[in-house]
Amino acid sequence: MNYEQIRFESTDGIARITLNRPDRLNSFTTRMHEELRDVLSRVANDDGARVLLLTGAGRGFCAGQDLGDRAVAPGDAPVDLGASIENNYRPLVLALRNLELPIVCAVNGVAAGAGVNIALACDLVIAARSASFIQAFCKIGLVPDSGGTFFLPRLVGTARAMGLALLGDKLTAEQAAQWGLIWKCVDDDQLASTVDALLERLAHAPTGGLAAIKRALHAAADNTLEQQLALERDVQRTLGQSADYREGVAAFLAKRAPEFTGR
Ligand code: T3D
Repeated sequence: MNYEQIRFESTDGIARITLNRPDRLNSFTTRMHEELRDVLSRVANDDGARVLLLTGAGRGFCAGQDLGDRAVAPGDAPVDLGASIENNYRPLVLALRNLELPIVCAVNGVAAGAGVNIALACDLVIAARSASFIQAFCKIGLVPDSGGTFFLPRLVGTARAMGLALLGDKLTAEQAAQWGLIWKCVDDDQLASTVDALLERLAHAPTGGLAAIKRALHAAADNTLEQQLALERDVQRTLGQSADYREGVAAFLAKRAPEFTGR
């Protein structure tokens, strides 16, 4: 597929997706969703990929749905937003959550609407200090989608989730990090180098083990302690047979750096 609204490159185990409609703050169109489905399926099927980066081009990360992508003016025929969620946003969130790789999201500027919640569907969210997060849905009579009603209370608690969702005010990157909405906020001029170092590190990590950590932490949201202990037992049994586990232990005992293959 020819990408018009995203950029994609993959080298040395690092796959990079850049939302690329800077003049519209990288807001989502039907076309961009098609391209994202295509590229995420490529990454999922690429045995050489060890980590994925999601970021935005220009001064914004993503302003959510492109509100001009279809006619919704008073008097126009109603739009089926349920179909938009079902066909576009739901598959995107699930593709990110289910990807068997760590996903770093570099929030380079403002994230609004679905743009926030797509970032929260990633695994490690790092934002530039000048970036901000806006649950803009309430301003147009909608509910936070793309997992927003799921992620927000789990990440920051119900009181803060309510405030963010009901008011739609701007949350600074610094506040987002303090609240635990994201992993880290760094100075703008440190974003690229911090992200590059992280990608390099994750590209040489035991990928299968990281994917299992991701699955286990997400499963914990719905499991009892008993169930989670059983899950940990089963996952550890599988990982104990991996080449990366053997390499990690051998490297530790030999006091050398491990060379993980991701398997
Ligand atoms: O609809 C469905 O399918 C259901 C799913 C919905 C998911 C959603 O995401 S709903 C929420 C949609 N998003 C928004 O409501 C956010 C709208 N944008 C804004 O509130 C502001 O643009 C920002 C707070 C994000 C940034 O403000 P600011 O002042 O930094 O930039 P700006 O001047 O508003 O935006 C720059 C340009 O991008 C501007 O165009 P112009 O004037 O230069 O020609 C603006 O119209 C355009 N833009 C920004 N966001 C969107 C957009 N164009 C289309 N859709 C957008 N979402």
